[in-house]
Amino acid sequence: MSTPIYYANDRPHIGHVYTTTLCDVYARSMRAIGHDTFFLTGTDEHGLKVEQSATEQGLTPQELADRNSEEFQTIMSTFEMTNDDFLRTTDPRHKKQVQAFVTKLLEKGDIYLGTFEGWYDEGQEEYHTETSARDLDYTSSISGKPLVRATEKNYYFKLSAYQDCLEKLFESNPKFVLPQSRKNEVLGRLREGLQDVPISRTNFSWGIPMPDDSEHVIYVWIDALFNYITALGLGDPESTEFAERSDFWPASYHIIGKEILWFHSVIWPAVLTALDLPLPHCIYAHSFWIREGRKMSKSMGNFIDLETIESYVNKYCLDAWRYYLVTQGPLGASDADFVSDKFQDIYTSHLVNTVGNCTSRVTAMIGKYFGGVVPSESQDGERLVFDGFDWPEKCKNATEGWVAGMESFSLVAAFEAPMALIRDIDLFINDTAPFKLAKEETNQPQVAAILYQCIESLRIASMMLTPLLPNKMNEFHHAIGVDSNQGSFEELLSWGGIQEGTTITKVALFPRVDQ
Ligand code: ME8
Repeated sequence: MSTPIYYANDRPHIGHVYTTTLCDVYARSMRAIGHDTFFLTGTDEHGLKVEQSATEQGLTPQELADRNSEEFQTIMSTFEMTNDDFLRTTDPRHKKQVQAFVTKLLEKGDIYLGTFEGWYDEGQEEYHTETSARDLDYTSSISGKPLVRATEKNYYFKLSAYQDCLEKLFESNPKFVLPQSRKNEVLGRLREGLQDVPISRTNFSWGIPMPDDSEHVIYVWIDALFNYITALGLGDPESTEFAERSDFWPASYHIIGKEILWFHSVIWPAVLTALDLPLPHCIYAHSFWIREGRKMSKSMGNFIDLETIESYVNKYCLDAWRYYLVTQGPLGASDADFVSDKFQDIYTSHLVNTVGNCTSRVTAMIGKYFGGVVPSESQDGERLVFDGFDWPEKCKNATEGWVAGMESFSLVAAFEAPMALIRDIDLFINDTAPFKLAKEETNQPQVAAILYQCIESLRIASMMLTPLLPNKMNEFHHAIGVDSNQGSFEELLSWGGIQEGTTITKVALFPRVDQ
């Protein structure tokens, strides 16, 4: 699974952190379930934008790429991302393989030399068809600048030859592009007909040279898309990377933003098909974060930059930041508004009042009534069951919901499962009132069973929440004497994991924060 590789012409912002966090949560979940997982991210360092930004800043393109790529790598560790590799497109291992793939496409006749004229978005380095240029009113939807009429002698990729193949792909594999509404957009544009696309440039030099024709550099998008397979060594079967990583292709998910869906869902599958390589299982295109109702853009200067993100992390904690991003973000077809008041509300209601309150309530009661030692849920060898609260069954259902949600990348639905379980535990405590029962010595077995069932259900909920809230859940596991790295997923999620007699301590995971 992969993020896009981010442009090294600029600094990271919330959009980059968002997509990478989604992938991180998914990767951690898949590892927990027991799937072999390879999580790839990196930086896209060639092209006109990097060359121009470097010139503006008095740097060489390589110096600018080094500086910004380093910042992207630093945020991977600051935000505790568990990526297995960080690919840079200026890395020789990548460049060599891109040239090998392009050579193969030239040999097969899928790339040829020709002349092209079209509407060009200079900022995006992207050509538009007449229809899409007209729809855009001949203006870039990203920068707002006019599209320019451009003519180039170029190498072309024979995209038009893949029209039928792509239409069949979309028909036979309805989940190739998600969410569904995005797929319909691509299909609509696809049905307008495909033209061959230029895949080389001569107006600048910062790129990978075309094999045997150094006047041309390979178009940055072709160069960049290949990252998904060069990181796995697919263009160099002799390499150790190929030996160790090639089984990770095809990817389960390419997670991207909606603006780069065309490249990923049309051009990329056509290139892979031309190379006789299998296709990724799914291209998942999320929507955009906007801020306080307005689009974020460089010209408006309202991007949520790293400094702003760090102020939230310092105030609320990293896990709270991850929680807000993943559960309130633009995962579906609509954009999501980043609003400070909403962040505060979600933190308080979901993390302080739900996860924090329930874990502290249960651990405190075990402390108060059982000296911090986990009691038994059985009396005379028989489990006590409370009406309407079959916890092993509830936990099993929640786990199934979580796994299904995670595997289909429905992260919001997935994390609703453990959150609902925790709300249910609170309800159970209010209903059975162990704090009242505890006043009578004879009720001891009931109080014991209630608290065992609470702590055990909380443990199971916490296993599901770990990929999202890794630090806080580890803190919780430490307090309740659980090692979440020991045992298979089935074992960790089965009822009865917490042993009677385990000593636990009271936790306070999410302190109240004043706005
Ligand atoms: O497009 N909300 O790189 P890039 C949510 N190098 N996500 C956002 C966002 C926002 N407002 N803004 C950006 C490129 N993103 C190419 C990709 S891949 C072979 C080459 C995220 O630095 C989102 O994932 O412009 C988007 O696709 C990506 O950042 C674009 O990053």
